[in-house]
Amino acid sequence: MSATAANRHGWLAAIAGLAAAVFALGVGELAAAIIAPGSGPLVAVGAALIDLAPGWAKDAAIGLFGTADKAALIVGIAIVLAAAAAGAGVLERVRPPWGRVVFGLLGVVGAVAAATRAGAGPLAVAPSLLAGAAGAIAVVVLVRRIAARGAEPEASGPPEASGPPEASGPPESARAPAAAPDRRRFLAWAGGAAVVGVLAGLGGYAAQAGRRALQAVREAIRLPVPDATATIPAGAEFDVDGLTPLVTPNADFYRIDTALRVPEIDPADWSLRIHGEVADEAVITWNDLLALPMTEHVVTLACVSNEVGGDLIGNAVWLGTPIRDLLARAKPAPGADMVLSRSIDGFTAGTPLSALQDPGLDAILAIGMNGEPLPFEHGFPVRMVVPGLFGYVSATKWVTELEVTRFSAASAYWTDRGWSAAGPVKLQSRIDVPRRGSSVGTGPVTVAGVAWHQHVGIDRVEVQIDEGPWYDADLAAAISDDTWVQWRWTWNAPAGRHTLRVRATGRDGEVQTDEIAPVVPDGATGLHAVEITVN
Ligand SMILES: Nc1nc2c(c(=O)[nH]1)N[C@H]1C(S)=C(S)[C@@H](COP(=O)(O)O)O[C@H]1N2
Ligand SMILES: [Mo]
Repeated sequence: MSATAANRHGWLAAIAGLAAAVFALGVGELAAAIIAPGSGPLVAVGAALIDLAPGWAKDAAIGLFGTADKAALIVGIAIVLAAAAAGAGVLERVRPPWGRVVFGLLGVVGAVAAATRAGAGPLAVAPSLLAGAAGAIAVVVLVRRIAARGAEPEASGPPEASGPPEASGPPESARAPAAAPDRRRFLAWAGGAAVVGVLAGLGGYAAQAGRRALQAVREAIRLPVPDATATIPAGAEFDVDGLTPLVTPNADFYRIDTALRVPEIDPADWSLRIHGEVADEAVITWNDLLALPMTEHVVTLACVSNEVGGDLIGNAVWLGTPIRDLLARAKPAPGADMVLSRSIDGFTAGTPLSALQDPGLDAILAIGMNGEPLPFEHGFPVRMVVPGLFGYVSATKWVTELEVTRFSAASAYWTDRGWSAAGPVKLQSRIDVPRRGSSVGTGPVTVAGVAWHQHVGIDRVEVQIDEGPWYDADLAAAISDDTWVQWRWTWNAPAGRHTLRVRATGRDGEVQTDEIAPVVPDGATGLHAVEITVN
C-alpha cells in the first residue's frame, strides 16, 4: 500500500480510536447511573487526580482557571484521553492487539481511581471496567472496518497520490469504486458508535441529576450546634507511625451494607415512623428532628464480620438526639422488648428496647459524623448509633421506621440468615504496628494498637512475644467506655522471626479469651497475633 493510503488509514484508525473512546465513556456513564452513581470513569479519574495533585499544582490550577478549575481538569483529562484513544486506534491497526490493550488499561486506571474514592462501594470499579471493555470491543470492530478495505485501493485503482480528493481529482466514487463506499461505511460505523456513546453518556448524566442535587442539599445543611460537644481528653492519642487514628476520618470509615445502590433520600422527604406496640404512633420529620436537643458522642462502631485483627471497625464523633426521647413520645407497650428498625431499602435490625431506652447507654438517632452531615454511604440523612452493639443489630442507616415489637414476634435481616439475634460487641484488641509480615531492625521497636470493651472500658493491655511472658502496655487516655483505646509498648527486639500477641482486660476483670470463634453467628474471638522479622 502506498504511503498516503497508509497515512489515510492512520487517520481513519485514529478516528476509530476516538469513536471507541466516546462509545466507552458513554457506556461508563450509563453504567454508573445504573449501578454506581458518582463512579463514572471521567469523574473518578478527575477526583483521584485532585487528591493526588501536590498543593502547588492545585493552587496553580485555581490561579489559572479560578472556579472553572474542575471543568478545566475534566477538559484536560478528556484531551489526554483523546490522544491515548487516537493512539490506541492506530496501534490496533498496526500492532494488534495493543489498541485493545490500551483501552483495557484505561479502564483499569478508571477502576482504580473509582475504588479509591471515599465511600466507594464494591461496584465502583464496574463503570470503568465496562467502559474499558466497551472501548476495546469498539476499537476492534471499527478498525476491522478499515482493514476490510485495506488492500483494495492498490488492487482496484491508483491511490490518491495527488492529494486529498476534495482538493483535486474526481469524486472518490469515480476513482476508487470499491474503497469509497467502504470508507463511508467505516465513517458511518464510527459516527454511529460516537452517537450511541454521546446518547448513553447524556442519558447517564441526566439519570444522576438526582444524586447531584442531593449532594447540593447535603452540602447546604448547617448542622445544629450540640448542647454538649464531644471532648477528647489530652493524651488520648499516641503519636505512633502506622497506628490507627483515634477518630476515623469519614473517608476511611469502613462501610458495610446490603445496598447495591446507596439510597438517595432528600431530608425534606424523610420521616421516621414509630409504630407497632405503642400507645401513640409518632412521626418525626427532618425539621422536627433538627429542633430536638442534639449532643455529640464519640462511639466506636464495629461489624460482627470483623475478624480478630480486622479493620471493620471505626470510631467517629456522632451528632444526634437520644432515641429514648423519641420512643417515649410513642409510649411502648409493656411486654415489648425489641425495636425493629427499618431502612428505606428494606434492611432491618432488631435492637433490645432496653438498650435504646437506657439513659446510660446513649443510643442516638444520628445526623452528623465527624462534623459533617452523614455521608450518603453512612446513612444520610439519618441513622442509628448504639454503643456496644454490633452494627447489624443496631446501626440502621437510612432509617425510616422504628417498629416496637418482641424478639418472639419479629426477626431482622441478618437473624433470618443465621446470625444471632443478640449482638453485643466483644472484648477485643488489635496490633496495628508493626504490620504482619513486616521487617524491623533489632533494638527498641514500638508495638501499638487499639483495644475495646464497650460500656465497660479497658483496664489493661498486654503483649506477648512468642510463647514468653506477658508485658503490660501503656494505655492512652480513654475518651469513654464506648470507644476504643490506644495502647503501645516498647520492645527491645532481638533478631529472628517472632510472633507478637495482644490481649486486653476489661475494667470488669474479664480477660480477652484466646479461644478462637468464627464471626458467625455473633462475632469472632481469639487473640490477634502478627508474625514479623527482626534483622
Ligand atoms: N440500611 C442498612 N443499614 C445498615 C446495614 C445495612 O446493610 N443496611 N448494615 C449494618 C451493618 S452490618 C454495619 S456493621 C453497619 C456499618 O455502618 P457503616 O457502613 O457506616 O460503617 O451498618 C449497619 N446498618
Ligand atoms: Mo456489620
